[in-house]
Amino acid sequence: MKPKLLQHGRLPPTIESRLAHDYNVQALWSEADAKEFLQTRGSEFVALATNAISGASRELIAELPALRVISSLGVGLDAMSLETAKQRGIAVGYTPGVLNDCVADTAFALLMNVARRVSAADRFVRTGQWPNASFPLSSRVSGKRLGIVGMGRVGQVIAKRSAGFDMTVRYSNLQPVADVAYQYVESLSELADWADFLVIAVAGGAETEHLINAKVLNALGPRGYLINIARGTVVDEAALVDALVNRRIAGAGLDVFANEPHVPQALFELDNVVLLPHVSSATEETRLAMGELFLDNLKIFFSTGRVTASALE
Ligand code: 8YV
Repeated sequence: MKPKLLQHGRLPPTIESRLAHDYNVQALWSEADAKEFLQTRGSEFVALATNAISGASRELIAELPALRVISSLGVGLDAMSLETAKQRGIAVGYTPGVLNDCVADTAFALLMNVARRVSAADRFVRTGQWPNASFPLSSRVSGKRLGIVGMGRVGQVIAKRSAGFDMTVRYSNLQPVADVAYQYVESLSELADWADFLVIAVAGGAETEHLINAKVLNALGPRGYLINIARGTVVDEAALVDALVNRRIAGAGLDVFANEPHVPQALFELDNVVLLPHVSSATEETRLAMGELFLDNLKIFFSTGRVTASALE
């Protein structure tokens, strides 16, 4: 008999088909009244499939008394109540590592785009302005100063990419990272003041909420750019909009927002921002690799009682 699995949040279509092949899958979003469904049938499910955005809240886990394993497609755990899972002895699998390259590539795509004004220049050509005007000068990337907030798996790949652009790297982190050659800067404002580009690569959640506030943005200054491929919650979004509208920073490249999929309307009017719909890991190759690890976490759990990549270790 296939194990009964509740699916909360969408997965790539090929992964959903493979999931349905091996498990008795019930999609939570297809229920008209999810709350009532959970109250009457929540006790049937031994597995929960989710993604980094949908996560698994304390309330959801509480509705699933027979739950033994959660598998999440993604690396972010800010929407997952790890504490509840731990208390209940539920295994939690996630997909670290396999998305570092694409997320770092996206950080650079945003950085290059906003500094060299790629999207703005594209709009300039498409709207027929080229024959009548010259496009304003942009900002050089090569040789500049890159401040990385969070020198974890993704931060380290971003730093590696920057070598190709002859950039100097400094970073901030909860504490200095062993075996990292770049200079550690304890104060975020100091790092922002030094940097031409400040890239956010920390995990989301309560500990990092509004880490990037008006003070840090003011330190980044009118020649500095902010790049965020982490979580919208890390930035005080109102302060960021204010800094961008009033040109207190040069620009921003954003893949993530505080209240996705809603983006502050004021940003739509600005030419010095590049806005992406949370796609940093969204390549065919990486989503497939994430999907493989996501499936593997479940498969290994049902044969050994442990997931391959545990979020609790
Ligand atoms: C995805 C992410 O948006 O892994 C994460 O933390 O934010 C992204 O890779 C998400 O997992 C898609 O389902």
